[in-house]
Amino acid sequence: MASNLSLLSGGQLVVAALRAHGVEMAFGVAGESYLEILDALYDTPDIHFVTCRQEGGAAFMAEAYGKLRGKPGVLLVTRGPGACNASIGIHTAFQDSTPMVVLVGQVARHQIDREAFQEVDFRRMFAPLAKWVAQIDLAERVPELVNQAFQVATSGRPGPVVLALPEDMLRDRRAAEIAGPYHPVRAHPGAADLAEMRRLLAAAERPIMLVGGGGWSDDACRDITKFAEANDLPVCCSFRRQDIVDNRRPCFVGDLGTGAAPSLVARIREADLLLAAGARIGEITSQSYSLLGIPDPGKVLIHIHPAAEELGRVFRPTLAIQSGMPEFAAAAAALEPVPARRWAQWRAAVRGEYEAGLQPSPATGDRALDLGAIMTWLRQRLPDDAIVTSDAGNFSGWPNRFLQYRRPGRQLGPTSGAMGYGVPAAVAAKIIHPNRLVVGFCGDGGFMMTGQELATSLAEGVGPIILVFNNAMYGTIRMHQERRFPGRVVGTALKNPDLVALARAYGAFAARIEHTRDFASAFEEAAAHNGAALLELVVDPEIITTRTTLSALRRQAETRNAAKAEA
Ligand SMILES: Cc1ncc(C[n+]2csc(CCOP(=O)(O)OP(=O)(O)O)c2C)c(N)n1
Ligand SMILES: [Mg+2]
Repeated sequence: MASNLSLLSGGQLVVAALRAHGVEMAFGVAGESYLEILDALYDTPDIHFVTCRQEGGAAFMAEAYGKLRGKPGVLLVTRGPGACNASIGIHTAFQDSTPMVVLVGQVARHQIDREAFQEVDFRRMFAPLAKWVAQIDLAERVPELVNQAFQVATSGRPGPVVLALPEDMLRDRRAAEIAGPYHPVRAHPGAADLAEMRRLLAAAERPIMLVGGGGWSDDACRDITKFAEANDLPVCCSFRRQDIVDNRRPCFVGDLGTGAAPSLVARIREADLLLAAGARIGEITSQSYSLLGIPDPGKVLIHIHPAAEELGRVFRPTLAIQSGMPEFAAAAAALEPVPARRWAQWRAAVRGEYEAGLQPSPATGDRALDLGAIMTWLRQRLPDDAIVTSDAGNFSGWPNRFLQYRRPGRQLGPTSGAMGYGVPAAVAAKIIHPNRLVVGFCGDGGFMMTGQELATSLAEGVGPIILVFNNAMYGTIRMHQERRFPGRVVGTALKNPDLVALARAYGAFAARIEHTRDFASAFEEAAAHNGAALLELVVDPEIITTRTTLSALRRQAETRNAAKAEA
């Protein structure tokens, strides 16, 4: 009982609770508001604290940890300023359904509501950004509330949880029994639902499966592939979730991201049954809510999701199944395949279109730096277990379209579209898996948001390879500008520092690549280098997507505007 336990400070209780939940690594930026936790970590060498250079980077690292390991990434930040910086990664964990536990220092209990130094009401601040926010006001409740935080972060639809820790509570000494480890709670599909799913599938002529969302273990990925292949189903993935199904297998037909192949979008319109497993049918997946009717989708929709509140949101499914992905995938893999399938040709045709899309478009070729050729080379070069991280921006269309993802390799990208994710996620991935090849893809815009985490990489003694696509602009926004306001460029041109000199100043290996022929040898040099490496790809700003050029967009917009003016 508690009376036989030794007295520990609130900070020591927090660290003991983290250990009990199997935490081996935490990311953060120090703050005087949580000195007791830092001091307890001093005595706990089995939790590796990664000292980051900005809380946004630290939060992205914790998020990438959650995606990669399937358990909560732990983030430690200080009061108002630290929490504000960290919010981008917490929002990303929320949108990406990634488990995360955030510990935030807070002002002393007797100062609360005076707007004390750096005080923020975290319950209000994080209400729409986190699954749950609590404040631990009594040190003896640390084990209870930390346990609840891990339960909530991992159960149902995973997500971020924030615990505010008043600094005087962290100093209080109390005896409390530590509890752990957490046990995530996930729903299982019912036998009747599975039978109905099979019946609907058997009646279909042009079915297509969509997989996405969080919570996919390697086993779940294997099981869902087994189900797809046993039923000869074409499978596409939602935005930045391409690693759920091995892209080299004949069932894989592409991704429904921001740069989805028009042929795939057309096929989904044509399909008479959509089986969506794990993905929210959100704005990007539904191509701005245009792909299906609202609320009647206009086709058979089977939607499987871990959270009840996502089922029937916007679109009304024919059959809704609340289930965790490992549980659903295992049950689906064990189902008797549907007899007399009518869609072998349909599946082969959709796959054929995906394979044809691996050929770079002529419009974007014939440049000094041929990105299509470089991506094709990388597709063959990357080992099976390579981890590819991505920032947000138009450059990400290149790895999304031309690389082929799979497990145990991974694709880690912000489905929230947060710029600045690429470098911190790559640094975290390399800290977690120092022996695997980690390649981070960034634009020049995104790289300049969090590139300073290369210093964290340096301090940790491990380094990913960062590829920066330098087109000297916020290319994505320039693309939208060119479509809506052709020729009127404002706020999107960038003047960059010398990225190679900058990377070298961090102690990284660095090279500027202006010609296709120089890429392979530079990449091999980077891979052989023991530490971080940066390759700056000097990209022709004309090449605005994998499919088109800036001037083609401008011409289209001008023609459209002229037609409008005449009408
Ligand atoms: C944190 C954040 N700020 C702004 C945006 C809006 N935004 C989306 S893409 C983009 C430009 C990205 O530029 P860059 O990283 O250079 O990639 P490019 O599109 O040029 O390939 C911007 C500003 C965003 N998604 N995230
Ligand atoms: Mg750019």
